[in-house]
Amino acid sequence: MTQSGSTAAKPTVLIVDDDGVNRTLLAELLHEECRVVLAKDGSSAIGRAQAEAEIDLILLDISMPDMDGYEVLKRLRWIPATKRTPVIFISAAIEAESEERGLQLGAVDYVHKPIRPVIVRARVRNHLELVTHRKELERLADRDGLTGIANRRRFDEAYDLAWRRASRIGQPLNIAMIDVDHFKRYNDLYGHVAGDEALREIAQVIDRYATGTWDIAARYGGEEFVLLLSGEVAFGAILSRLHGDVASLRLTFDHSGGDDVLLATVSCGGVTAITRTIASPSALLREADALLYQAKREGRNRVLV
Ligand code: GH3
Ligand code: MG
Ligand code: MG
Ligand code: MG
Repeated sequence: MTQSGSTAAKPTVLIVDDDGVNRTLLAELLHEECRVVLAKDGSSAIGRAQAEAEIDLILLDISMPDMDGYEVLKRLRWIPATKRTPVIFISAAIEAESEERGLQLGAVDYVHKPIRPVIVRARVRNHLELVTHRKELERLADRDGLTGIANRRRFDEAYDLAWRRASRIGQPLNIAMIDVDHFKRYNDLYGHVAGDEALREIAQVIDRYATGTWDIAARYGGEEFVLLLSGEVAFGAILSRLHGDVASLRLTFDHSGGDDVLLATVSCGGVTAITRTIASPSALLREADALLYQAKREGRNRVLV
């Protein structure tokens, strides 16, 4: 994710209110710290949510002509950008029941109208801070600690999504299992610290091949990586290039021995499939794995597709 300039880093807040004066008031209160998106009723709120990649916080009026705030909240939960976005109800309704109902529906807060600007701004800040913490935790949960690329957990999620999308639109998926050759020996010869550094460098090479929105490279475990590319690609040629890139790293460790040089290489097993013809995501992975093991048996340091 790029964060060029201060506007890119601003959180996005969706303000939904049928009263233009309220919308303007709230927008003016928040526009310095937030990117504000406005909606004048339930259906335009849903439209805005569908058009946005991510919304960080929602300020939601309850009493509106087309659809009340409770209903809007329920519908926003079906939209990816607002599925888990915290909602603050802002309402003139002072009965405890309205507040109870809002909080029971999962709103994080309830603010009474007429609003007190200092309080609204403080509550918005507090909730946005929680959003930042949550995102940071999610980012950490998705990354492999050693190499910084996606971990197995993240891969499983992305693979599942890519599989369903590929089935829907009838596009092929390409998947490769990539394993470092004789890595136990590499560790024995150069030590674990050098081994770790080699894994980091190899991971970076593999990661550069995942360029599309639906592509992902991940550390699958130990010294094994997985690369998923969506759509029609010359997969064999891509894997050959990747295999060559790893070899050109010339990963050795400067040790005194001299003659006993071992370069780190990888073996790859790659398959391309139309998902409809393969029973399941795990069956496709097993096919890639079988080719990887065949590559190992045939002498390692090669690509089989
Ligand atoms: P093959 O060519 O058959 O794959 O041989 P190999 O030695 O690579 O395979 P094996 O599965 O026998 O050993 C994998 C080695 O990878 C053993 C383990 O110590 C090493 N390894 C796994 N994870 C890490 C890691 O995070 N850091 C380091 N330095 N080594 C690791
Ligand atoms: Mg209203
Ligand atoms: Mg290995
Ligand atoms: Mg292995």
